[in-house]
Amino acid sequence: MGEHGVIRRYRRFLPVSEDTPVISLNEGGTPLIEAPGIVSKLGGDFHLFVKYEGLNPTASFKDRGMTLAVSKAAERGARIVACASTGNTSASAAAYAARAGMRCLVLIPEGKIAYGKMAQALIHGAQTLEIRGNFDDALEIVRELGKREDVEVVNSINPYRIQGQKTASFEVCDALGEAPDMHFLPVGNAGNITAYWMGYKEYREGGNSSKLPRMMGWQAEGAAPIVLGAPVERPETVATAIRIGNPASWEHAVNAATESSGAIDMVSDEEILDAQRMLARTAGIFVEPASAAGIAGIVKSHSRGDIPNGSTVVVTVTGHGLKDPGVAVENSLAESTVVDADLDSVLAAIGLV
Ligand code: AN7
Repeated sequence: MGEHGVIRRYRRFLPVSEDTPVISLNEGGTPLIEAPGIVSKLGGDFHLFVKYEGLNPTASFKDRGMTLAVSKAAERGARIVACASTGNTSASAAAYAARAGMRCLVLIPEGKIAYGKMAQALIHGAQTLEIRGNFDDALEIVRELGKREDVEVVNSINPYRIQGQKTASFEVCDALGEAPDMHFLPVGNAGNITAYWMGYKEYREGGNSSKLPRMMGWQAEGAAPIVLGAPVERPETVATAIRIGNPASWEHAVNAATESSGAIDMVSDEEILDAQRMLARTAGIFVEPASAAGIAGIVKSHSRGDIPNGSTVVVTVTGHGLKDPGVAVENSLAESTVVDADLDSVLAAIGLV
């Protein structure tokens, strides 16, 4: 892997030319980590691999699409990058816009994005507007803004975002030498499941893999419009990243699940938090709540007998746990203890007297 960044590495699969400036932070190339401890804990008989997308430059999968969206915006001479976001798209847009020397405008739901994501938008110098509404309201406004010539919308309604994100499927196939049998991931605005499915199909058509996985997408119960079959007016979930009531790529997501004989289903906030803690304690991988929805989906699917013995299963964990430290501390169900600065006090505190 001599080339860094998804545009340089997968140029032949992407809509770029010699004239496209490459705005990159060396995103992609994230590890695919085997997690046998989780499988044993579930009493399962399958091979589980975790695609750790929190290790991208802004700590989420959004960077794969953002490098392409911002590079193409720069190529056409747009001056302002704009997005609605539950936090990770705005963090990524802010960083790539800074890198490109472009202005960035982010619209986020007031009080509903994780602290780390807010820090990212602000430190990278994005103009940050908290709207009195939810993500879906913000996206509607951004769609309108996008009609202006000088503004490039970098939500996943921008087709370059999906194009960039599909490279994650290529990396999974390259790492395993073949596509997996099942692929689990969280679903919010539904761009990522769309991108993975596109990537798996293109890689097979190109002769780089010979099968296609069943796509298993997971929404949070309080924000599960695709599962319920109707938009959710007031989405609510601890997994703020996927607190979305009317996903932009709804039909593509349904199509990915249907074509692949997969499913789009939901998990409760409690199942999400249990999965976050289990992944951290059993596999040593720290993810934000939304990312744990896919892990919770594996637990649920396994308990229903939906994961055939011997399967190769990949789960994408989409964002780093440090994005949302508040929820993590609470969900640890643990606390630190203050002791005097001497050995006896320490031994007493840990019960090793
Ligand atoms: C950690 O940042 O929509 O189904 O505005 O941040 O492709 O939307 C984030 C979504 C999963 C869902 N996990 O992916 C935004 C935003 C994390 C996320 C999703 C998001 P999509």
